[in-house]
Amino acid sequence: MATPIIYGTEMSTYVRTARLAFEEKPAQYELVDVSVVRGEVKSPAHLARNPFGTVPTFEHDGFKFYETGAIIRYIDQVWPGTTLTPEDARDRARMNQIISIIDYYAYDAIIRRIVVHRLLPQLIGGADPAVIAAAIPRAKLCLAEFDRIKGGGKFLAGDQLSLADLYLAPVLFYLALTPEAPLLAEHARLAAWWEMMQQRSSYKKTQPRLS
Ligand SMILES: N[C@@H](CCC(=O)N[C@@H](CS)C(=O)NCC(=O)O)C(=O)O
Repeated sequence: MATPIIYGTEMSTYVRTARLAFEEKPAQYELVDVSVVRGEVKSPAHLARNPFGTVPTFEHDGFKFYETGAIIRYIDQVWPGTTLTPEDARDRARMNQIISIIDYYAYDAIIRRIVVHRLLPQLIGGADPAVIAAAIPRAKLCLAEFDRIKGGGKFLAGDQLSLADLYLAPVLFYLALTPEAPLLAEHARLAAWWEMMQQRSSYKKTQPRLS
């Protein structure tokens, strides 16, 4: 089996999620850098991989596709090792629910409207405090829902690590670097989970270099 390729950049939360899936299996993969900051995601070469111009995209034995949710479910199904999808129907539903909340609400509020404005204002021509302020209620709602859905389980969707954990940890990594970091501490169960996730070797190995 050829080494699978993730096209994308280590700074990307979604790319990190795909890398975390391989690290947790564990399995070999290659990361081919396609930079968001330098605009390479909109280059003709990358648009040929993904016409929406986002990362990650994925290639395995000639099979090429994009969308993180599809990539990590494929990795989980194809590679042996740790299973990252719960058997239990309710835990699996909660895993998929958390992934959808991130895709539809949390990434937009936390990454696009808080993290990018706080940490990468040069990408958007300068930070807008009004955008950040308007995003905070939605970010709070997302965190409250993650905490509620998690409940008393060890991980976000039950007592085993799942794809949901790999989706959320890279997002919280960035939130924790902003002045909005204390929003996390409002949720004791989620905060304890977050402390635990940061100790995993997969998390440490995929830590992006920010310089
Ligand atoms: N729906 C896509 C979203 C991927 C995404 O938004 N990636 C970001 C980096 S974390 C990106 O490529 N941004 C560049 C852009 O939107 O121009 C997925 O699940 O893969």
